[in-house]
Order: sequence, then C-alpha cells, then structure tokens
Amino acid sequence: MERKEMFEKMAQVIVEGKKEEAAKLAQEAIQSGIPPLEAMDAFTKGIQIVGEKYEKGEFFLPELIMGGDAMKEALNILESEIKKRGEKRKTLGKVVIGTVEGDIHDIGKTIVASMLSANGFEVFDLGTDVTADAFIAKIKEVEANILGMSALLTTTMSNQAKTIKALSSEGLRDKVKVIVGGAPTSQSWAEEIGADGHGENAIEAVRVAKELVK
Ligand code: B1M
Repeated sequence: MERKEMFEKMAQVIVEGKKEEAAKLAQEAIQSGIPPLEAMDAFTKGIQIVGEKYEKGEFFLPELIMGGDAMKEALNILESEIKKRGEKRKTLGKVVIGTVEGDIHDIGKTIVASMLSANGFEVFDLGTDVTADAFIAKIKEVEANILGMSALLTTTMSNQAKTIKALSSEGLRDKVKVIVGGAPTSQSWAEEIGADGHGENAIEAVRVAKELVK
C-alpha cells in the first residue's frame, strides 16, 4: 500500500469505528517504517472527522464511542512504540478528570476522557466518586494544567464548586483551567461556580480544552 493510501485508510477505520483494523494498521505502519508520530497524525484526522459528523448530527453517540475506542486501540500500540524508542509525544496538555464525590455515573466522563486523549491530551482519569482532595493530589503529582469534572446528579454538582474552592485554597486556581460537564450542568452553572469552561458533550469538551490551552 502506498503511504498516502495507508494514511487515508487510517483515518477511514477510525471514522468507521473499526477497532481491530485500527490496531492492524498501527502495527503495519510501524513495520513499514512510518514514524509512530506521523501515524498518530493520520489516525487523528479520523477522530476529527468523527467529531465533525457528530456535531452536524450525522453521527450519534454509538459512532462517537466506536470511533474513540478504535482511536484508543491504535494509540496504545503507537504510544508503546514511541516509549520503546524514547521519543516524546507532543501533548496539548495534562488533564486530570473524574466524576465528583458522591456520584458513580461514569459513561459520559469516560467518553470525554477518551476523546481528550484521542485528540492529543495526556489524560489521568481518576474514575468516579472523586473527592476534592483526590483531584488536588493528582493535579499536584502530575502538574496538570486542566481539571475536568463530571456530575450527573443535581445533588452532586455542588461538589464541582467545592473542588474549585479547594483549588483556590491550595493556591492552584491560576495554574489549572477547570472544565465542568454532565447533564445537570450548563454554561451559566460553570460561570456561577467560577469554572473556565463547560462542555455540553465530549466534542465540545475537546474544543473548550483546546481553546483553554492556546
Ligand atoms: Co442514574 N440518574 N442514578 N444511574 N442515570 C440519571 C443521571 C437521572 C437523570 C435518571 C432520571 O431520574 N431520569 C437521575 C438524576 C436526577 C437528578 O439528579 N437530576 C439519576 C439518579 C437519580 C440516579 C440514582 C440516585 C438512582 C437511585 O439509586 N435512586 C443513582 C445515583 C448513584 C450515584 O451516583 N451515587 C443512579 C445510578 C445509576 C446507575 C449506576 C444505575 C447508572 C450509571 C452507570 C454508570 O455510569 N456506570 C445510571 C444511569 C446509566 C443513568 C442514566 C440513565 C444515563 C446516564 C448516562 O450514562 N448517559 C441517567 C438518565 C439520563 O441521562 N437520561 C441517569 C449517557 C452519557 C453519554 O451521557 O453522562 O450526560 P452523560 O455525558 C455526556 C454529557 O453530559 C457530557 O458529555 C457526555 C458525552 O456526550 N459530559 C461532559 C459528561 N461529563 C462531562 C465532563 C466534561 C464535559 C462534558 O468536562 C469535564
């Protein structure tokens, strides 16, 4: 396969959400001497198309999840090759993400985490029921520049505000941009609690995160 044709195929399998084929193409790219970082760029074009289609209403959640999963599969292979070679993947920023304390909904948060990772962020996913202290400890440990908090319950969304207050008390607020999301949240909620951005869905979360690290 010509290199150009291979790059097109890489984007295409992500758009089609084909996990196994994405993994196979990532292996083939390595074997045929394509630098892993270049291969990543080719796959990334695919996830960008998925995002555009989702925003236009041509794709729905299942396609978004399948695209993200295929992307993760390819990235895992390419990232371990990059580590082996001692190269450094250029990341857009470090994101600590989780669902807030008292809340165990993780489906939306996990989609957001994988979309951020697929789009070039280094993501540290703390899972669910994450306390303000746990968020802060991880932010300090990895020197994150973005905090993402998900909340699905009206009774837990106040923990987003609580964590932002704790960030301020720790003197970290001006070092970390905060994005909030989850069904009961909104742009006006984000403004009310002093977050830097709100994501209605995973694609918007990526756009907001990119904007914030510009
Ligand atoms: Co729960 N639940 N649930 N639940 N649950 C809701 C949220 C609810 C709206 C259902 C209802 O009553 N209609 C309701 C909340 C009511 C409210 O507070 N207003 C509710 C309730 C009440 C509860 C319990 C209290 C029920 C009970 O025990 N009595 C309980 C709470 C447990 C707890 O957390 N402590 C509970 C439990 C559960 C299950 C465990 C059974 C299960 C969760 C499984 C899991 O996550 N592993 C569950 C589920 C599945 C739901 C619904 C049906 C679906 C949620 C979901 O996954 N949506 C939900 C009803 C609904 O939403 N229609 C409901 C799909 C997901 C892709 O969307 O999470 O919104 P979403 O994420 C989107 C965006 O919001 C955004 O992007 C994502 C992708 O597009 N987004 C972000 C999310 N996080 C973001 C972060 C960002 C940016 C964007 O930046 C950081």
